[in-house]
This record gives sequence, C-alpha cells and structure tokens, in this order.
Amino acid sequence: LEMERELAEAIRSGQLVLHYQPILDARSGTISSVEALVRWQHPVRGLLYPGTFIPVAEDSGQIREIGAWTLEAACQQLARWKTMGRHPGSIAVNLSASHFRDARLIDQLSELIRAYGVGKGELTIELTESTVMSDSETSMQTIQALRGLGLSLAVDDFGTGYSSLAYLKLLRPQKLKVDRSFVRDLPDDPDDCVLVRAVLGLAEALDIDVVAEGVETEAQRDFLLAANCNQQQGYLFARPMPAEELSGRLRTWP
Ligand code: G
Ligand code: G
Ligand code: MN
Ligand code: NA
Repeated sequence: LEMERELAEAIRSGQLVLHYQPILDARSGTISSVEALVRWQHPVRGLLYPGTFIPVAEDSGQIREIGAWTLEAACQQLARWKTMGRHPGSIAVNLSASHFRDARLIDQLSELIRAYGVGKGELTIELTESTVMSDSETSMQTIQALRGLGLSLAVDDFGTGYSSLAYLKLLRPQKLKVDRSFVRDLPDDPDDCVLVRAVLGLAEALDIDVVAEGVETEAQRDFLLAANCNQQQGYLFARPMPAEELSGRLRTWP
C-alpha cells in the first residue's frame, strides 16, 4: 500500500523516465528501431527497474496510468528526435494486458498520434502472447483498430506463452521477438538452435519480421546472422539508456 501511494505520487510528479534500447540490423550495425523501457527515479531508493513496481501497478490498476504516461512520453520523444533531425525508425512500447483491454486505449492512441504527428509505423506496440490470446474475439478487434491507426504490432517474449499458430495467421503481427531464454544457450544447445531456426522459417513463410532478444555474445550474434536473423537486441550491442545518450547514434532524418 505504501508503494501504491508512492507510485501515484511518482506518476504525478514526474519521477518516471523512459530508457531506450536499440534494436539493430546486426549485419550493418545500424539502428532499425528502439524499445522504450520505463524506470522510476525514486527520490530515496534511486533508479528502480520495472520488475520492482510493474507487478504492484498491475495489482492496483495503476498500470493503465503508467501505460498512458509511457505512450505519451514515447510519442513526445519521437517528435523531439524528428525535430533534431534524428529518427529511431520506430519506438516500441510495452503494453500490459489490462491496458490492452481498456476501452479507452484506441481513443488515447489516436489522440497521441494526432498531437505528436506520429507517422505510419513510427510507433510499435509490444504485446505478449498471453495478452493477445486471451479473449481472442475482442483482441482481434483491438488489433485491427491499432493497425487502422498505422501502428505496428510486435509479439514480445515469443515462445514462452501459450499460443497457437492459427493466431499468428490471423493477427499477422509485423514482428515476433524471440524470447531471450531461447537465445541464451545459442549456439551450444542443439534444441535451441532448432527452435530458433523453426521460428525464423515460420515467420518468413508468413512474412513476419523476427527480432532476437537478449543477444549478449558474438557467438550468439553470428549464429543468428547465419540463420538469417539480422534484427537483434541485447547487451552485446547496447543496454537501455537515456534518450540523450542514444540521440547521436540514430540515423539522420529526413
Ligand atoms: O529493463 P527491463 O528491466 O526494463 O524490463 C523488465 C520488464 O518490464 C520487461 O518485461 C518489460 O516488458 C517490462 N516493461 C518495461 N517497460 C514497461 C512499460 O512501460 N510498460 C509495461 N507494461 N511493461 C514494461
Ligand atoms: O519483456 P521484454 O522483452 O520487454 O524485456 C526487455 C528486458 O530485457 C529489459 O529488462 C531489458 O533490460 C532486458 N534485456 C535487454 N537486453 C538484454 C540482454 O542482452 N540480456 C539480458 N539478460 N537482458 C536484456
Ligand atoms: Mn519488450
Ligand atoms: Na521479451
């Protein structure tokens, strides 16, 4: 309860910050998009990571407020980078299941897109398999609405949840993000090698892009490149960092 009260104060008084982690074309080393990750600059406890407060916020319902704040901060940063003559490609925002199911989400997004001049594909929504799979009828409608707004859809932590291949065919997300648990033991674990190649084959057949998460070693990078998985994210390339640190590395724009 103490945390809940503090979190309400944090949202109100601007203690939340976004850090950005680039997703690279590992072949050329250029940044193709960035993922926004929320942090809490706590006045006493220092920089807190989402694992320490997102679960609390999910229980208290504050996750929707955090989500609304995150979406706006990301759109604002996108506009700022464009004004600076820099472009992140696309900014990806993680959306919680309850915010995804919130009836106000689509209006919120369409207002942000208008207010910040967000172009088609410039904002990506990351959803987990369990989020899209639950209540699939309503999910489909929300996904169609997101797409109608020109947003791009990524399935996060792919492979860790319950999902059917039928939903991939139906949803046609732009991106699958292969969970880092499948990347960790590459290239030594033969099962993971087979699994990752299978996901890549499936995605290629459905014309969906694949991002490998949690790439930490050159051996992982090289295995993935050889398997034709160019889009990679992980500590090998960069950790999540404040926007100002990333600005100089973004492609020039227009
Ligand atoms: O750096 P890392 O500790 O940032 O993130 C841990 C987890 O928190 C990840 O699973 C990520 O998806 C989640 N997360 C990070 N930022 C947000 C956010 O803005 N909203 C939601 N719902 N989850 C987030
Ligand atoms: O669930 P989601 O994919 O949104 O989580 C992103 C999380 O993964 C963030 O906490 C981010 O800090 C973390 N992360 C990013 N790159 C790496 C990496 O190379 N190794 C590990 N262990 N975590 C990573
Ligand atoms: Mn993510
Ligand atoms: Na993930």
